[in-house]
Amino acid sequence: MIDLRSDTVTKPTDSMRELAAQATVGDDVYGEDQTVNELESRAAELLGFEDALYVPSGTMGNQIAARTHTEPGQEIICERDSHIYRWELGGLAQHSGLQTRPIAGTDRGVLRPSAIADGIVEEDAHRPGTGLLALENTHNAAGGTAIAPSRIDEGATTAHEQGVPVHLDGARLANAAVAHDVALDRFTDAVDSATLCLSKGLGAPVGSVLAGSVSFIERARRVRKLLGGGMRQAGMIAAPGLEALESIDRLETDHENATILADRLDAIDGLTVHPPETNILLVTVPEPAPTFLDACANADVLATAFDEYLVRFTTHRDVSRAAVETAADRIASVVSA
Ligand code: TLP
Repeated sequence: MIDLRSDTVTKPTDSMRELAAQATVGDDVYGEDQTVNELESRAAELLGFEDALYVPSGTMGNQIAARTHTEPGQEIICERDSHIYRWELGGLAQHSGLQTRPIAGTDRGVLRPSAIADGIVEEDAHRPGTGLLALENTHNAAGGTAIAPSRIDEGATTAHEQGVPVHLDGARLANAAVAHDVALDRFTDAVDSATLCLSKGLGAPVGSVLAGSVSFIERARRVRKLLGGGMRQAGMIAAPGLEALESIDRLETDHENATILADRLDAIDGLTVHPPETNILLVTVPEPAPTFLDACANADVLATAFDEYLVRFTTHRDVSRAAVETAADRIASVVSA
């Protein structure tokens, strides 16, 4: 089976398993897990913030950020197809009492400064005020778009001009960094917090990091506990994350493989390929996505439905170039059947 559903499906490497087994651990709720502490300080350094917090998932990282930045009843601006809005079970309303103002992005998921400025609501006797702008890079639903650092800066500056803080959902920020050939912290110059997932292309088994100022992370730590995310000997799962943080460069291979898959699928009549910028490839298929995906699964290729006729293929560490070529052959046979 060639599994292209997501880069979340990677299995830990032998060395990650070894690191987990050897990890120095303690009770992280008391701040005594040395491995977690090491992971948090390395993540903070790479992301260009004072401090960071290890969290069980990207979803929890985003939800903690939203709750920490805002007051109940405020509005949050996010892109119409952003993960925080589309795929987090309405958590913004459930956990933080936020009213969501989704805005359609242009250029595959980019929120323009003018759209952000128009979406900001000033607090008055009738209006709740905007409490947060949430950006996403890479933009998953738009096809893994690697948004340029300057565009993140522009959006964030617009929000700051109105006193609105900015959170960056950087689940795949490392992919954006590789695509633009810049360091991770170049994307965070103008934002107030950012997440990075260790368990996607970076290949760790569990967890994400949320980074921000010392006082932000202090408050975020309490929200993590509130949501049930206070972990104990978490060094066992954090240790592989340290290896993940040092393996950013390997994402280049995933991007090359996505391009190879795109080129191969583009040659198949009936498929419309949306050119990939990172490791995510969107393809419009000639029949309803579930039917197409069933046929692919029968041919031992797995992918994900993103819309009625839209399918996502995601490359990752556990699919080689040869596997990608084989997947393309199998998909060709599915389309011609
Ligand atoms: N995305 C998953 C699915 O939930 C769609 C995937 O397979 O791509 N932000 C972004 C941009 C994400 O793509 C995801 C996961 C998350 C946050 C949430 O991360 P987890 O799964 O760790 O909660």
